[in-house]
Amino acid sequence: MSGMANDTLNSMRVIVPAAGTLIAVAPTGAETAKGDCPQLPTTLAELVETAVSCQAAGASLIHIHIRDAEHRPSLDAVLLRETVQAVREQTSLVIQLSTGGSVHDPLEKRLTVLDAEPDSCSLTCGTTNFGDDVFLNPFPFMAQLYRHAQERQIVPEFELFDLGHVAALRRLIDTCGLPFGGRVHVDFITGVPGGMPGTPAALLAGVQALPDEVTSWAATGIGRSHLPIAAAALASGGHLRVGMEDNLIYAKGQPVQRNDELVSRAADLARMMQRPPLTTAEARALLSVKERRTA
Ligand code: KMH
Ligand code: ZN
Repeated sequence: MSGMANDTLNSMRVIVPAAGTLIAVAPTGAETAKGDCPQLPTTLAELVETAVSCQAAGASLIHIHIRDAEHRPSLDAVLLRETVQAVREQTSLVIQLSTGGSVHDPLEKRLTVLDAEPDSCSLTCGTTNFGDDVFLNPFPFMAQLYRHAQERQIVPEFELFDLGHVAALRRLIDTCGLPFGGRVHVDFITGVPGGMPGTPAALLAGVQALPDEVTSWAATGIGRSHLPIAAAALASGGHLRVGMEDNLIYAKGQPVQRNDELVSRAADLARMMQRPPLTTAEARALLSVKERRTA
């Protein structure tokens, strides 16, 4: 091999495969209507049942969006608290609340999500086109949300929808420092119409550009990119996110009936790759989440 090729390879970010796989499940999201997908978990009872079955199938983290009594996306403070408490009582999953909400939620309302005292919160690192809409995340909002999370000892998951979000994460760490616990976990959300494509090439370009402070990364692919991105992430040392927020089709002609189907398949893939699913205790240690459960 030529010296130049060696130099190029040596300058690339070294990807050390993680020993196990953190499997996050995003069971609901804010985009799919219950009327279009009756099996989407939208009530508290459905969400708790989903959380229990997904933990049994190999998930160690749940990314939660809640719905109101009419199954519409909601950021209701009381319901968020009830949801965190119920999932915490019934499972040992790392509980991550979405601060992204729906594209229609105002920024001020999205900040209040942290009042429900989750273990973790999503923190998207920039504005992105989102189909015909815009998912708004101006830098001052990101920094304010990050500082709130630091003060409340909630671990953020930095969500990256585009390569530019990787640069914004660099700026965010320079501006605000490290999260509570010192670990920096990011999740590439690929394949959103308007964001980075759901391809292994785009994913790996993002991984190569991650700041050195990043201690773990995960990836998901929206829709048909769900499986290829999962395979690419597993092969490259990343963790996984699956779930009906991101993908409603299990296979051609086969709609997803339950979130645990997607978690089971991800767990099988992970075991096949000799990177078995992390337990919830291992995931808590990986992310350095604060213990909020009472004995
Ligand atoms: N529903 C999207 C507009 C997050 O949860 O933080 C934003 C989203 C990201 O799902
Ligand atoms: Zn979400």
